[in-house]
Amino acid sequence: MTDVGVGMLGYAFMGKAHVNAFKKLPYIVYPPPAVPRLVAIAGRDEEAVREAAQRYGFATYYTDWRRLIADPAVQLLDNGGSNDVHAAPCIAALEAGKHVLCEKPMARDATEAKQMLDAARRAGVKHMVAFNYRFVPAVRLAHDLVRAGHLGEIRHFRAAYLQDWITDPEFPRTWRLDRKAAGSGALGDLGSHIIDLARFIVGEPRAVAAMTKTFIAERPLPAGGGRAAVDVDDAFAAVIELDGGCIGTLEATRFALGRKNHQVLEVNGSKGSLSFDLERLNELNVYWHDADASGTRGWTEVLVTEPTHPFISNWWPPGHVIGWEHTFVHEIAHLLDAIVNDREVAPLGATFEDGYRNAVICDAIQESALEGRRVDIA
Ligand code: SOE
Repeated sequence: MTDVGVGMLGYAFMGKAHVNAFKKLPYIVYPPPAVPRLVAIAGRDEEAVREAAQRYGFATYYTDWRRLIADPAVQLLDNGGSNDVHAAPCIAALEAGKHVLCEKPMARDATEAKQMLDAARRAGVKHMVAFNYRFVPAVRLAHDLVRAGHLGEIRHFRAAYLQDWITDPEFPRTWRLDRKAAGSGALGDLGSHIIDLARFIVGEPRAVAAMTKTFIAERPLPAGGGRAAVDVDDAFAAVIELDGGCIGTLEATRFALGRKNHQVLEVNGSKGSLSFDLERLNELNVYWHDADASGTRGWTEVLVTEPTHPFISNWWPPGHVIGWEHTFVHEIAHLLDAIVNDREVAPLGATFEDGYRNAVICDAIQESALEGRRVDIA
């Protein structure tokens, strides 16, 4: 069985989610496209990265990511670091001939994203951005239904991604709240996901008109010792036009009290509609305009756990639901298959091209909000 040596950058939330997937994959997606080998993990804090290596089972660790990329046993860089450490390590890894998986958002803005895309194109290796929600069975089913024309002409796409983890004004200004580290706030962190799903399910955004808001203008610094201004958005709302004349709305916030990871989307077409809620991720609600044989007409809640549904055959019998973590198993299996069998990551997985287009749209949303006007997207 082929194995693929993995070097991971970062070990926080996404590091844990990715390692969980690397370890489950070989016996869940069976036979696996390849067996991930946890070669090395890198992080700035030696004590923390040593513990992470031990906890997750990496053979070694580095405090300098350059040494991780120089390690000949590392064939795939998995970059789960903060957004400000996406570009340099990914470009260095690409130039060293390594495949790359980079967490979203790929970059802090379109300029930085383009540098990463150009390096990926030059390198001729496999590259993916971890837009993991493409790998929810219900979301892939929604994609398949729309792309097969079952909903007819698409009139609307509307999505919201609502969380509430920073409503406390004393929550510190962590990296996700710092423009230099993150590039933007809820827009790049949560908005990038629903922008990607708009592109994946319906098509390319062609124009946006948006607003952003920062509700808490100053917060304590994480390491204590004072306070600092918050220079990123806490929330955004946008009206969008997509390919084919579809219009819709996108909204993301970290201030929707009571909403924990509430990513919802709805697609309305000329022949039907569908809606999805990440907090009920095994279900897809569909509405077909042509009354069925019984003459009834209404919404149907589909439990997306049949063997014929996307990804489910890897797991359990019908009705034995899966969870948020399992999307990373599907996503990484897709990438490993592309690597060992020289298959394309696109269009079902997000590549650095998708990461770049996503950054262009995020920049357009910020430009529209700043200038108070509609912005067309090249
Ligand atoms: C933000 O809280 C966050 O962790 C995002 O960064 C992830 O991409 C999303 O999947 C869950 O929420």
